[in-house]
Amino acid sequence: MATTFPDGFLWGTATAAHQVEGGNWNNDWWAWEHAEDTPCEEPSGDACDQWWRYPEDLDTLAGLGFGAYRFSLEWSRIEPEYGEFSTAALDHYRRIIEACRDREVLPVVTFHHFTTPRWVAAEGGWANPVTADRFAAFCERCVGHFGDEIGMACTINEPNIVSLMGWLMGVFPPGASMDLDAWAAANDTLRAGHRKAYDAIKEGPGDFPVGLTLSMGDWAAEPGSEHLIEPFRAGHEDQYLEAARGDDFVGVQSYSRTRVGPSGAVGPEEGVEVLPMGYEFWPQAAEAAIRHAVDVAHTPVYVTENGIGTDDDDQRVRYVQGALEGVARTIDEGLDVRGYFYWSLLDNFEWIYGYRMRFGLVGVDRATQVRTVKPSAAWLGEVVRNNGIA
Ligand code: GCO
Repeated sequence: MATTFPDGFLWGTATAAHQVEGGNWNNDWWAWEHAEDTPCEEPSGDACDQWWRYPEDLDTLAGLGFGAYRFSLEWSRIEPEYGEFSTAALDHYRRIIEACRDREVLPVVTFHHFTTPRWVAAEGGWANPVTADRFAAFCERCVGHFGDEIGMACTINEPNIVSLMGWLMGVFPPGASMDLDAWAAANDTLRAGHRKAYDAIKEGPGDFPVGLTLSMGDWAAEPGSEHLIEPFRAGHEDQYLEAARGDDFVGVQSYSRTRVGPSGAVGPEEGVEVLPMGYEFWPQAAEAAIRHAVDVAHTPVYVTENGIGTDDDDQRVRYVQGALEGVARTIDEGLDVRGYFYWSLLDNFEWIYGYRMRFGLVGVDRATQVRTVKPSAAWLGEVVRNNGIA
């Protein structure tokens, strides 16, 4: 049975500054990658050299038929020291936005995607309440410089991952493990930062939808642990979905499923395909996450990230087809889902995994930076052009 999407459904791909630009040395992640006990498999280095190569990459995504490109600003390039702004960096991001417009691609700008300037991190980063105001001031400066050309804005990418990985799991900067007080403080500041950034961006030039993006997924419990899902989901997702009520949209970002047992999260279910990332092949995640986001936030939804890290491109097609069929079901039932962004346009720096995980529709030769469009990109381009799966 054919899967079709409404007229005007927005199709895009996504990247993030630190994962693709290269040479992003003035932030907490660059320091983290070079720390003596870093969990990172390798440093980000030149990444995909997209600081210079963005025109070529925009030609590729526009040529595939995508109508939107989600990318992020690097705060540490724009504000390298407290209160010191780089007009050259602001102009650079304006040029990317204009390059999107020149190709009739909607520029979807993420203002914070995991990386934080060294000077902010040095004062506690998101665990320090003052960071919410500093982030809002940064947003105000950016939107004043190029807000007139922005198509959509995402304030903070996956704040729930920033706090979880940074202050509970210890694998993102600052590398704290099970520091529940700091985790709670970071969540408070991240939610406040989103609210202040939302207002700052809305008050600037331009008229475009603004929202946060959130890491979500499907959930399941081992027999007898069903009662544990709600508190887990409340802490990881709902506190942000509630904070997003009244926003123009929530960006749902889902990949797989979390399984809960008597002592917390458990691994993949016996017999379910497991991906190189260590989690289940679970295309149903997008549908489950959309339903929950609408239930709690009561806002329109864009799927601002969905994809699969794999070297098996056929598996990528299987995953995306399954995910899109689920997205279509939610729309057919009347849920307000307005777009889908595949993560990612390029194979890129996958945080602690380095370049080993390949989420891209386009491969990147690490030695030469030469791009290679994968068959899955042609497949998804066809879906975009047909606005559906035949
Ligand atoms: C995230 C980030 C991306 C990841 C992607 C694949 O959701 O963790 O937004 O930076 O690269 O999700 O893991």
